[in-house]
Amino acid sequence: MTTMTTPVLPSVGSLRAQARDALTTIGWRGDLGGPGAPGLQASTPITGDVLFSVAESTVDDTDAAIGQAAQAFTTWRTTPAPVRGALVARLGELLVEHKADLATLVTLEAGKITSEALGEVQEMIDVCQFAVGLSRQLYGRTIASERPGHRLMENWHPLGVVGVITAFNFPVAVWAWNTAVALVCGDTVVWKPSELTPLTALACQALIERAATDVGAPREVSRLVQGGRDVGERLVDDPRVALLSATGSVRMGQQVGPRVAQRFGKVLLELGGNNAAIVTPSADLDLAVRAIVFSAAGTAGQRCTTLRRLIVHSSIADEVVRRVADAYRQLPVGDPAADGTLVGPLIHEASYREMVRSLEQARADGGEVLGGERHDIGEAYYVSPAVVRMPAQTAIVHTETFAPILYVMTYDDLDEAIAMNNAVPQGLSSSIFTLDMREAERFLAADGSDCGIANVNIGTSGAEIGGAFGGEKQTGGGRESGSDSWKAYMRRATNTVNYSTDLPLAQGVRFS
Ligand code: UN1
Repeated sequence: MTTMTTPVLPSVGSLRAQARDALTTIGWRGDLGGPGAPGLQASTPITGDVLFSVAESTVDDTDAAIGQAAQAFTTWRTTPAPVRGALVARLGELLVEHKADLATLVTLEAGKITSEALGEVQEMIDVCQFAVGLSRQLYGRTIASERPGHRLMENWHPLGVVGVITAFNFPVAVWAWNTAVALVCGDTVVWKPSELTPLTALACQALIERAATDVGAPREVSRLVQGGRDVGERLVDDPRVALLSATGSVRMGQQVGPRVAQRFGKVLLELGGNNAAIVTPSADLDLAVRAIVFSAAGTAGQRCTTLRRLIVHSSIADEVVRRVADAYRQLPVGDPAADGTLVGPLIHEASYREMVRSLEQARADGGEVLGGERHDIGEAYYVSPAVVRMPAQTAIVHTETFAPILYVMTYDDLDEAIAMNNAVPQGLSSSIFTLDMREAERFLAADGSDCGIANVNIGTSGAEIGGAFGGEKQTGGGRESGSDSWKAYMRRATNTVNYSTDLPLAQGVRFS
């Protein structure tokens, strides 16, 4: 442990009061049990304490929630899309009004610093606005028919109930990406949040129900089930769940994907990432270092888009490592709600143990570790981000550890750097720092980065909602949020209309 910073953490009593106040202001009415009472234990990584216990859903509750959402779908699917958009518009307004309250809960449960927690709620507001616009733009195509007197066209229809499984690290935004888009598409939603963030889930559910009441929409268009594996499995296996959108580990996706496919349901998977950035000799290093530090150390390394591998040209590697390590030493680590803190806690002890194990392995592989120490701040798990200079891309570099560890490797030739970028099983996000347009374009070309997200002169994390979000390979292939991701939430019907008096057959077939 290090005592570089010894900030005083808030008392658990004040954290409980903050959570209660935020939930009340948001309009949640219900009972929270004390720590240890039956139900999910809502704890905070700020101090490691349990704040409350929250009622846990059973499999039967999940079955009922799916039933309600399926019933609501029968009217929601024929509600005009712009009218559906009005519900999402109202949700967006309520999120603007309660941005700070919801951010407080995100900080309490996920340990995000205030600015990032506010940013996460802003991401919800942004996607609501996007989805409202989309509610008037669910365009199909009209296609030239090869037959006279015929019209060929596409119609997009709602799918049904969408099961949404989300992770602790984006406890509210990922629900909003899915829910805002699914609702305007005419689907209804059953959400299973992470067991680590039940309070933010209660708050989101209260807001969507308020929005529904305000605009006269059925509250059952969005249901919440809080529980563990059995609840998730019900969503996976229930044939009424037309699309399962799941965010989490590759292991989870490997189980969920085949099970949903077995019943011919649709899946949208957002799984792990092992994101890299290439730094070339022409890079603007001031800009690159800032971007690297935010992407690698922000959110205490707990984004799926976190920068985990740095591939630096050998001519500038010493300087880049020195500058990143210098910046890391100055990063204030501690209470995420305190002014000036940039690195909050890891989510729990298991996460810290995983970080320690990975650093030990990296050392055993010849890595030189800078930082990575635990801070002596109460019982919780606060760490300095680590930079690890690796002699080679060993197995540990190809493994996603959900903690702030940045492995640094060197390259001499850009093709080699791109091959290193692509050498991991995951394919979420990637960046190149260069002022050479040939290098930038090469990175973005078909034989460049193989990731779903490939950036130039910005980091791997912090994507805007307007683009499609997701990745390739073991990241799962799903796309959420902006662009035409909405198509995953709808089914396409191809319609051919014959307005002639003849019956010409396609491909010139004669049958008379
Ligand atoms: C995630 O970590 O699961 O691009 C989502 C980003 C955020 C979303 C991350 N907009 O970092």
